[in-house]
Amino acid sequence: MADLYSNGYPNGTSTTHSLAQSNATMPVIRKKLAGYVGFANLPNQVHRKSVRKGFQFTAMVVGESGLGKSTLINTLFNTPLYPPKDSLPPSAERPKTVAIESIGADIEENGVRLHLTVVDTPGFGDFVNNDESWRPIVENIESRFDSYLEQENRVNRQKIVDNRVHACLYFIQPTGHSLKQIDIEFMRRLHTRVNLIPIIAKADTLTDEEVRDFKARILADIAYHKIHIFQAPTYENEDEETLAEAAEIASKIPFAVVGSDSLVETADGREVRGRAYPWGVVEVDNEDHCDFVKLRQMLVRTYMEELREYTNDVLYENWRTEKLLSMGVAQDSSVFREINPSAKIQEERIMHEAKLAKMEAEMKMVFQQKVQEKESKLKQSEEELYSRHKEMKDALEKQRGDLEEKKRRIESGRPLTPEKNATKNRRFLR
Ligand SMILES: Nc1nc2c(ncn2[C@@H]2O[C@H](COP(=O)(O)OP(=O)(O)OP(=O)(O)O)[C@@H](O)[C@H]2O)c(=O)[nH]1
Ligand SMILES: [Mg+2]
Repeated sequence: MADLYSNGYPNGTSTTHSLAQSNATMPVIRKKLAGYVGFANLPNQVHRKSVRKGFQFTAMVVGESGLGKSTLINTLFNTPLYPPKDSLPPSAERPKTVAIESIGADIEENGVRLHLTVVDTPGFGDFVNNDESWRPIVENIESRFDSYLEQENRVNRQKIVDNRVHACLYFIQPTGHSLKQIDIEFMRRLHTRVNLIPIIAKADTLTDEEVRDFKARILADIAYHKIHIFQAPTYENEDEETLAEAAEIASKIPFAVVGSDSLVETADGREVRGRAYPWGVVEVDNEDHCDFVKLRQMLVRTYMEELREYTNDVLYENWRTEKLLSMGVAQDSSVFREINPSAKIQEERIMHEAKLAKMEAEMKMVFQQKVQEKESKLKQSEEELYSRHKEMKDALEKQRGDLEEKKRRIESGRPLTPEKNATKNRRFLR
């Protein structure tokens, strides 16, 4: 495996600096890789559409001054992102990083395009007062979130450039003791904003045993101070090989690394990237010598997608919520209430029943009203009938009385109408 990586930098690689679309000040270098890096495995991590679009990945290096951050950037992607050393005058020392710099490169492996950005930060710890040295770094991370949020809020969201920092390699000085106060302070400021990956720098200065003990102490300190470092997720139903690889990577954290951007010759005549000492050569790409290979495997081969996902789903999302809340944008959480289908059906049923009951009551009311109207009409006509009946009865009664009178008179031999007949007779008699 080590052989795959051991061929060093490409000779005669053309380096063209141009403006990156994502960052106006960021030089982009188009590179051909000379050796295998590992991101060709990305299609297995995500679906094919992303493969066509390519990937964007941003890593940041943070740590005290002189720990080899800039050196490791060049070592990491098997391609000198920084101008090769021999372009500098031979007397010139490797320059200190003095400002936060982004270096972008479009690299391609087995047809998979990766737009890689590495953010190099100046080392801290050089000043008398280092209290606030974390601030520019945190601000840089947050301004990248800002730019992403701004793009998300645009009308056209087709071409979002993701400049967010997906992984932050935190360099720890190989003291062999425990974490320094400044490291704890830094990590606590960073862990809510980035995936922290702790690294023991310049591991060639420690013996294997010292590395083992130092790792244990660092992890204990990290746990004690409740610092959240990136934890690779494990999924169910994963095959043994993947699980073993995940366990292997996890067991190496914090990665003890050695960086080098020059080739050295080993005792057996091989040319390797490494550091030559009077007693021998420390090989960067040899897993027996340091964890560099495992670190790169984690970053690009195994967990690039997880790092991107966690950045987007958790870190960015939390930052976004905090930001919007601080701006006074309150979220109506009832909008996002989960819908339980059976509760919804129940609710609908109750509403339907209430509607039916209301309709029934209305119908009843109308019916009663109609019945009442009919009743009062009937009553009225009954009364009318009754009074007519009474009238007729009275009239008949009167008629009967008259007839009775007449009958009595006839029977008693008296004239029916005496007065009338008397006047008639009188007139007749005259
Ligand atoms: N022994 C050893 N030396 C290293 C290693 N990596 C880098 N160096 C050396 O350490 C010195 C500083 O390296 P840089 O890469 O410039 O360190 P830096 O962290 O970028 O420094 P600043 O930019 O000042 O923060 C250089 O002389 C490197 O050659 C390593 O793994 N082991
Ligand atoms: Mg540097």
